[in-house]
Amino acid sequence: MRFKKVLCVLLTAAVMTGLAACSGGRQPSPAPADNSAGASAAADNTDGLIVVGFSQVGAESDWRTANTKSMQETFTADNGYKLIFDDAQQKQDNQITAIRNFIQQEVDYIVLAPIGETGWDTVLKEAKDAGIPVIIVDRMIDVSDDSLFTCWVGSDFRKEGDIAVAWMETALAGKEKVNIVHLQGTIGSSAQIGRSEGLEAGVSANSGWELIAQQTGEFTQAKGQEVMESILKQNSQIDLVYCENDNMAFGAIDAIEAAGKTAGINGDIVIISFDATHAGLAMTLEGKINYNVECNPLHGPRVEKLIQQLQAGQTPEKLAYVEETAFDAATITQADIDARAY
Ligand code: GZL
Repeated sequence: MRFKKVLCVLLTAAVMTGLAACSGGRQPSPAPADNSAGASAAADNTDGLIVVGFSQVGAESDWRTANTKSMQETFTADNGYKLIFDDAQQKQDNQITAIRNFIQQEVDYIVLAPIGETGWDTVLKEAKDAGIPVIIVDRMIDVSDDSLFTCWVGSDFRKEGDIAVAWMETALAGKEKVNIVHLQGTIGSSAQIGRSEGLEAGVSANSGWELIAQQTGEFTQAKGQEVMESILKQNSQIDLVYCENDNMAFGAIDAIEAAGKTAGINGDIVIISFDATHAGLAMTLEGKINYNVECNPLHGPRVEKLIQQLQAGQTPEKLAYVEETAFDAATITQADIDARAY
């Protein structure tokens, strides 16, 4: 009898607990003014993990691969997270779909690495209405209401461009005429906008500099090579190629060499690059890239710090810029490369 009574009490308790859990599932709480979450968000999750939905641009470059790796190595179950990862294959529509799926799955945080700056207002309003904080990483977004995202961490792309131009002004000092080819990244991405603005300001400030060709290589090696091959056919005198990332620089160098010319510190054509990935720095050490401006992709720990602040009910800085450096073929060493984490 006693056993039966105990069993009945236990079963009743189990049923009541189950009902409480079902009714206590994630309710879209009214989004706080800045769409940030308190510690309560994590409490709603199964097995206590913080669920992070991450919409990644794609896998177009070494930089992007390193960025994805950093996020995946940070947001692990051992660290207390469940990461739902989506690769948008460089299409904004896929990112918007991914965000809607994250909302449906009632994730605790949405992390967005946006392909371009515009077109996010509607879907981020849906996230805000669902009470899910949105963290923007890497590139910036341009929205009508900045409460649609909680905070952003990334690079100052205009500053990166200015750093490259400052090096060019020193390296090219005294040259009457400099014919410049500009391989742009994905048009409309903050990285392309900022780095392009830097170069264009440099061209305006240096009367001998002329932009003889400007085209997007979409941050990929293949497209960078294809575009450079075409430009080489149309221009016999090229003095410098300003490549907005390492992978386009690799493609451009292949095209230059296939055309019987040489690139880098002992070559016909100066190469500027951005990202300072491992492969890019190896080419810089080899002297085929003259100057490489760092764009640091290791955002996993930076995003986690923001989430931990939000979990603790704190309000992170709205914008957090990453400190970055640059590498000159004339001074870089193997030790510099060995010391790098990507
Ligand atoms: C920059 C990042 C850019 C890199 C490219 O933060 O968005 O996208 O410079 C990458 O390599 O494809």
